[in-house]
Amino acid sequence: MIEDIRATTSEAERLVDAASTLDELARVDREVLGKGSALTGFKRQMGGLEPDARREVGAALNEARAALEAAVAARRAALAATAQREQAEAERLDLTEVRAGRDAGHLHLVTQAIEELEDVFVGLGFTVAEGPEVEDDWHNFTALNFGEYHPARDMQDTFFVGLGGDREVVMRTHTSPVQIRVMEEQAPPIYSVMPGRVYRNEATDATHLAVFHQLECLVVDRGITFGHLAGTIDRFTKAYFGPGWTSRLRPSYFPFTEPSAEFDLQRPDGTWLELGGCGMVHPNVLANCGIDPEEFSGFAFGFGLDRLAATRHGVTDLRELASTDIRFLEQF
Ligand code: FA5
Repeated sequence: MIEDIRATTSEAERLVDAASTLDELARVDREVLGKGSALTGFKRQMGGLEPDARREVGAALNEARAALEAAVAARRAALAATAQREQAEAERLDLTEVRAGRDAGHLHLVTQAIEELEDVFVGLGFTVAEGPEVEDDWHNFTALNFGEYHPARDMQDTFFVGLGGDREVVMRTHTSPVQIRVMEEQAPPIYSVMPGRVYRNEATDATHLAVFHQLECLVVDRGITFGHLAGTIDRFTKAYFGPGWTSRLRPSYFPFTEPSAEFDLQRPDGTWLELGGCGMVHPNVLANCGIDPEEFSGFAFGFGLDRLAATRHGVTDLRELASTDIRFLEQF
């Protein structure tokens, strides 16, 4: 009988090892260890044996059962690991979008615009400067001549950051704070452009984003006039869009420039694009940065890069610029 038990056990182990799915293993498990199994049959036959033989057969049966249970558990673990690997492989998402024979990617439309404009301005003798996107109140507002309670602070809906004192740290609402950083660090003459990302707490639509990009331009030198401002705007407009484009200035208000204007670009078909704000740097702003307004004057302008790039490429909804859809992105 002991021989039979051993033979049955090794046949059962072969069946367990041969099970190729978890379902099949469950069936084999019932077959070799369940109530109808050969092992259970041997147990029933034990009643007719002598006590010594019964003890011996009982020990052999326990050993066989333990060995088979271990074999089933090991096989189950192996099959479960394979199943998990196969599922992971089947559900794997390829996020790289790399396709054979094509470039792996290219710069985003807005980044391309920034780089082209930097080239235009560097060609005109400007340097490129950058500043932080998380700003303090001094650089984003106060040094730019926004009075503490002046309603002009509401011109730009601000995201406040929970750092420092109340309303002390903000996501910058425009690139103008970089003007302050440049003037604090550098004595005139200054000819600088400052591209970057800005944030406003406003609802998005086809012409407004909550996170967008601006390019700021600052000139501070002796004898700088409004004519230099208008000429520079017209020059970069033609360099970026082509000779058929012109610009115009409309009177406006910004606390940090006096006089102030808004500037629009005229497309070759005669329609207008409202692009940015500009003006002569306010004497208070120069003084806030330690520059003598009696000796130096300057102009500044800042405009929306997203609007500019969208116009150039015929994109009618700015929200598309935040799209990750490869079918949109690969067009540019
Ligand atoms: C300013 O941000 C001033 N800092 C501009 C400036 C600089 C004036 C230097 C004087 C001297 P304004 O809030 O108007 O101004 O924004 C400038 C441009 O940014 C707008 O004309 C527009 O092109 C773009 N812009 C503003 N809000 C959004 C928005 N929500 N989504 C996309 N573009 C925007």
